[in-house]
Amino acid sequence: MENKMFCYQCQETAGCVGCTVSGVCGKKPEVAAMQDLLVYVTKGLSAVTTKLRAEGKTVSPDVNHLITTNLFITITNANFDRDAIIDAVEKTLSVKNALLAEVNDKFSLPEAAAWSGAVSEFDEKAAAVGVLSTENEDIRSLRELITYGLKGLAAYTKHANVLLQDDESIDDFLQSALAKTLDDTLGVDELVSLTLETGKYGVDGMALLDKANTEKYGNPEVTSVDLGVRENPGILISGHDLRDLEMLLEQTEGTGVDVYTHCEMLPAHYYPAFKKYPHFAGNYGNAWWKQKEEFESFNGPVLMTTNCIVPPAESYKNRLWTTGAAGFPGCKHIEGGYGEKKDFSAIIEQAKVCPPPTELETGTITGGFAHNQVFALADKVVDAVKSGAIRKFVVMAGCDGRQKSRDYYTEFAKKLPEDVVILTAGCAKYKYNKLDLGDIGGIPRVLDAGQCNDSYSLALIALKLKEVFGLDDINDLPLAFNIAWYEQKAVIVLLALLHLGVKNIHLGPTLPAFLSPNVANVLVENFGIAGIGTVEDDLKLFFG
Ligand code: SF4
Ligand code: SF3
Repeated sequence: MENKMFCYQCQETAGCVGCTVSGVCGKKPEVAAMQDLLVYVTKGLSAVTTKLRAEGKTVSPDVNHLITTNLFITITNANFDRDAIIDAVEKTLSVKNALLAEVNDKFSLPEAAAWSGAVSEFDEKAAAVGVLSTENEDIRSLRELITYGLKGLAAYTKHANVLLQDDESIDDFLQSALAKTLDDTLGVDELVSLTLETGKYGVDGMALLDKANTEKYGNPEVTSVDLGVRENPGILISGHDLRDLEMLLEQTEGTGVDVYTHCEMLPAHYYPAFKKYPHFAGNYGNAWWKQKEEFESFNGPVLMTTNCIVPPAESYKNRLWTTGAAGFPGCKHIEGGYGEKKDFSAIIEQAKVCPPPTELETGTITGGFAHNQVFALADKVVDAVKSGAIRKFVVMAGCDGRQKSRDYYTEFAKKLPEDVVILTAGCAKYKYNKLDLGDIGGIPRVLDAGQCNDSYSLALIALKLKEVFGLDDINDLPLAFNIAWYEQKAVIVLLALLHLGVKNIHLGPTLPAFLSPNVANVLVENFGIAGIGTVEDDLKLFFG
C-alpha cells in the first residue's frame, strides 16, 4: 500500500499545511485513505438521494442516518478503525446501488454516484478521490470548507436523531450540498453562497439538537460539578452523546459502579434529568488531549461516544470502549441503532473488578448557563451591563487542543479586565474554567453554556441582549468573539455565526490550512474574520 495521505481538516494539521505522512492526530495513511473513500461514496449516495427527491421520490430516515453517521466517522479523532470504515463504505455502496436503480435520469449524475467496487479496489480508488483530486485551489478550499461544515452539521444532527428527532429539511440540504461539492460546473461564487447557506443549516441543526436535548432532559440549570473522586469503581464517559450517557446511568444504577464525565460530557451534569442518579459522581480530568495520563489514572473503563480519541497506550487500551461513530482498532465497540437500547453490561462488569479512580484534583466547577437559565437571570445581567459593572462579554467557545500556542487562551482569560465576562461552550473552556476568575455581583465571569453545539445558546443569548437593548445589529452589542477551533464541528459553529450576521470573529490559534488565500480574503473582507495576535495586543484591540 502506498504510504501517502493528504488531510488538512483540523487545526493541528502538520506545519499548518497538511498531514502527508501520518496524521498529527495519529491517523495512519491507510485509515485516511478509507475516510477519503467514505466521504466520496457518501457524496455519491447523496447525489443519488438528491436526484430521487428531485424526481418526487422519498428517501428513508435510515438512508439519512447512514449519511450523517458516515460523515461523523470521518471527523477528526472519531474513528481510527480501518475495518469499520471499510464496512461503512461497503454498506454505503450497497444502499446507493439499490437506490440508483430507482433513478429515472441517471445521465446527469456525477461519477461518484455511478462508481462501485469490491474491497480489493478500495485503496486504488481512494488514492484518486482525496482532497487533492480537486486541482483548483480555491474550488478545493471551498469544497472542503463546505464538506467540513457538513461534517459538523452531521454530527449534531446525529445526536438529535438518536433522541428520535429528525428534520428532513436538514438532511435534504446536507445531501444536496454534498452532491454540489462534486459538481464541476459550480464556480467560486456559487460555492461561497453554498458556504453561507451551510451556516443557515448549522443554526437549524444546533436548534434541532437543542430542542431534542431540552425536551428529553430538561433545560440546563446552574450546577456545581464535583471534580474529586469517590471510593467505588467508576466508568468514565467521554464525547458528546447524551443518549449513551442516559443508557449508561440507567444500567449502572444499583451496581456499585459510579459514572464520571470527561471532556465534552461535563455539561451533562447541568441537565435536570441526570441529577436523579446518585451514582453520577462528577467530572474527571480535562480536555481530550490530556486523556493519555488521565485515562491511565482513572483505573476503570472509559467509554468514547464520539471524538476526541487519542490513540491509547497499551496499558489501558483494554479499558477503552467505543460506540456510535467512534472506533479504534483493538478496542471493543458497543453496537446499537436508533431507538435501540445499547447493552453496556460488559463495561459494567469490567468496572466492577477495577480499582476506583485515582484523585486528580478536588473542588467543584460551575456551569449550566445555557439560554433558558441565562434568560431567567436576564434582569440581573442587563442591570449589570446598564450600571457598567459588566463592560463587555467575550465569546470564547470552541475546541481545546494540545498545541503550546493555545496557552494564549489561558493567559487571555487571566488578563481580561475584571469587568469582562467570558461566554463559553465546547472543550475550549478547559483552558480557563478552573481559574478563579470570580464573579460580578453574583454573575460568574465564566458562563459555560455546555458542549460545542451549545454555542447555539450563546447565539440566542446574544440575540436576546440585542432585543433588550433595542439594537438593530448584533455587532453593536458589547460583545467580542475570540474563538478557538480544532475539528470540524467548530467549522459549522463558525459558519452558523456568520449566517447570524456576526462580524469580526477572531479565530485561533491558527487560521484553517484549508482556506486558500483567496477564500481567506473573502472571509476577511466580508466578515472581518481575523486570527489572533499576542495576548496584550488582542486585549487592547478588544477592550481598549
Ligand atoms: Fe492531520 Fe488533523 Fe487530518 Fe489528523 S485530522 S490527519 S491531524 S489534518
Ligand atoms: Fe472538543 Fe474534540 Fe472540538 Fe465539541 S472534544 S469541542 S475538540
